[in-house]
Amino acid sequence: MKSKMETLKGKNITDASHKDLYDVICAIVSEEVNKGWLKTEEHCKQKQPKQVYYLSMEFLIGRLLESNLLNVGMWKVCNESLRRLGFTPTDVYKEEHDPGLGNGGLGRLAACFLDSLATLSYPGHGFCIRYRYGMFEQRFINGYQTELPDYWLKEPYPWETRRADEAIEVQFGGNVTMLKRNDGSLEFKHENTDKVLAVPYDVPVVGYNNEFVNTLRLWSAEQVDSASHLHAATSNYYQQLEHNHSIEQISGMLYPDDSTDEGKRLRIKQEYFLVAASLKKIINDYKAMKQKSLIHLHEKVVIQINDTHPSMAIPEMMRILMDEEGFGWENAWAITTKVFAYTNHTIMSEALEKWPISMIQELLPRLYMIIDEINERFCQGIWFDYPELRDSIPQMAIIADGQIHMAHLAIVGSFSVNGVAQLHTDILKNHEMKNFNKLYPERFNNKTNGITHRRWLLMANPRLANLISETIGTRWVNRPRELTHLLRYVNDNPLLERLGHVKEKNKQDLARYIHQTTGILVDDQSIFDVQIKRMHEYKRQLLNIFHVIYLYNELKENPQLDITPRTFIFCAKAAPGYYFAKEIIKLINTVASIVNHDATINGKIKVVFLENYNVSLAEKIVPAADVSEQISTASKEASGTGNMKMMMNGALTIGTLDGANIEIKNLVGDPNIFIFGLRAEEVNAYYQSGQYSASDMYHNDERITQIMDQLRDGIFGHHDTEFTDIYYHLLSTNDPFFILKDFESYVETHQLIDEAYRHQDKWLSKSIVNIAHSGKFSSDRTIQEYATGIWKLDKQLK
Ligand code: B1H
Repeated sequence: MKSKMETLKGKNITDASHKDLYDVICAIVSEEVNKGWLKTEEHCKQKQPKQVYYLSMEFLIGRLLESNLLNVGMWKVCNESLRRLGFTPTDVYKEEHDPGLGNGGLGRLAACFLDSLATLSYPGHGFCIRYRYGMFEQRFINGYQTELPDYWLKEPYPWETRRADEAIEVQFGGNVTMLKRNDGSLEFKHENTDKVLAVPYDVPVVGYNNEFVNTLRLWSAEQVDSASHLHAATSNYYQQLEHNHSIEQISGMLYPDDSTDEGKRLRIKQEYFLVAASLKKIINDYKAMKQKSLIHLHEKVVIQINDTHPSMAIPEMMRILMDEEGFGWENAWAITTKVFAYTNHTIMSEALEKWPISMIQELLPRLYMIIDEINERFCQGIWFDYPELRDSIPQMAIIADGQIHMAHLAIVGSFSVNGVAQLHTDILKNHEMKNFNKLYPERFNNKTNGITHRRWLLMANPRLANLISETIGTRWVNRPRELTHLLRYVNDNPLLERLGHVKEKNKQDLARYIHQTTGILVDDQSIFDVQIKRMHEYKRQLLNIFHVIYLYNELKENPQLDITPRTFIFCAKAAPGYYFAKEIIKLINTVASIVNHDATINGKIKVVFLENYNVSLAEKIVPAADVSEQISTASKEASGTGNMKMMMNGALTIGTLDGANIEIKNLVGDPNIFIFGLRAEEVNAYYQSGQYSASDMYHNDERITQIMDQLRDGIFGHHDTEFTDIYYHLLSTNDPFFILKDFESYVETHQLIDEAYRHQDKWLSKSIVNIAHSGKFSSDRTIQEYATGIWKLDKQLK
């Protein structure tokens, strides 16, 4: 480190800043990483194994220095050297700007998957967009969310390599003319298009301790080149600049609208840009292998599309095969449908992408023609081959009501369709996509999500990781299922005591961070009750804050009330245009400022809303959580992955029977989890029958009446009408997420938690059971299932 500092920075190590150290360590690690990167590439060139390409509009990779250090085996040494030099390692690591190339769970899942692919030595690459502005930075002003642009590339990003020589041209707009060839077949000429250059930036994805390094390729949009550009219709200088600007917009920013389809032209352009550049690269690589014909593409290539966002890859593949490679429709379709696999992440109708026909026709005229043909053939196929489904054609069509239904396109064009937790997959098969399941039962399958235990336990929680290794050895690091060996220690008092000590230390660290960043002093002996995820009505942060208000009301009534002290910790970003979500943020902040400053409740409860949730902040909070809030309306959360992260770090879940909570419950058993609320079938039955009345709930439960009236009457607001919208919204929409309905069982279940926490030994043994069973939720297991069940990949042995 010392000599590198001298040669790279011309500095003495004693004079080095944190940033200097960060740069130098990156350079040292990169040397190691690059060796593996080259080696892997050479290996794959020779062996030509089948590869998976994971197409995703989001990869929320988090900081890479520490994880790369860990994976190349230099983490401990580096930490020790830094300490010896008098530095605190975390001060150096936090110099890295957390790349916010994703919204939430979907993007973080993609990042965990890449980590596991490389670690299991599977050849696989990610493709995404190099957004110049990532997820916005969230600040609270006066309790309201404000959004600041996240220009994460201000400093050069040390992990990326620009590969200008591999740039690819992508075309938009233009017009298509049909010509008849001599042999009678049709030829489509696509002319007068707008051309954009996709320039790749490659980021290495480093496997753990195996010298296997895959690639995450990020495409950046640039103008083709100024000379040829002169031919464009835009001859005027200002128009040219404007044109360049509009091109660069394509990789300008990440859309921060988790779970709504905003119907924006730019979003379509982004999606097609990702798809067109990536497919070209995939096909080029295949051709470089000197394979016979593209007919055999599926033997070497499988493409996983992460939700429908990259589903235009299906018609784009058809376009390439027919217009550029000369295949007829049947052969092109046979090739295409053997290559694509689709993951569905949500059944929320507002998130299911539907694009207006006119927009696609204008931006991608040739692609529209192909989608139209896919639709025609699909609908005719049902009509002739599945007469029993004829009545369902309007609901199943890819094009209907002036819109293109991307999920339908993705199902029709893929050989595999998977959900992300068992309940979610069952809902897809039996409800949401029932007819498609009748048509293609062999396509539907479940792949329950997972998280990388290397980042979320080994790296984020070294105290716990060390305790585990001292207890059961280190084999769990490569085989996380072996965490179950901890089950032998559920009644082992010395271990429980040490576990308690680890949690206490982690909570002290977090309490210090909370104090430094917010000025709030929290009791590190209190229960740390944590809800960290995107802000959304279905995730029900509102139910959580209703419980807080209820407790506060109780304490005001009776300050002597004997409750276990609690710190309620929230993190959540709301989509900038999601009014109601932003109101909830303001409400939580308002309740926090009232509760935290009210001396009469003796600090028994505190509420902390930390700004700007991102991967790095999650890494601080997760190890300190006692209680993990997973309280979505049953059936709405496809899987959840925060539930897995906190379980793995010894938190106990309070949750509904939704998403992967169900699988957590099935493993740990009822005594080790706190389940409450309506079940998915009950929720569905209420929707069907219309029998639910929010107004009855409001009138019949005094606790609810009080809270709602406090909102209506401005008790918590700075002015009288501040939260009346929440009151009226809940009643006028009849509380579609059953917040009022589930309130009672939520409160009761929290009372059980209050009681259980008093018996620390029992609590800690529940905590051990959770850690012990968390191995199933390693993304290594998930990736193994994808690799054998869908992708048919071979592990590359060294
Ligand atoms: C999930 C999204 C999502 N589901 C639209 N759907 C987006 C939808 O930018 N957009 O338009 C972005 C993201 N994200 C989440 O995926 C689920 O809600 C979680 O339950 C699940 O754990 C996660 C990973 O599968």
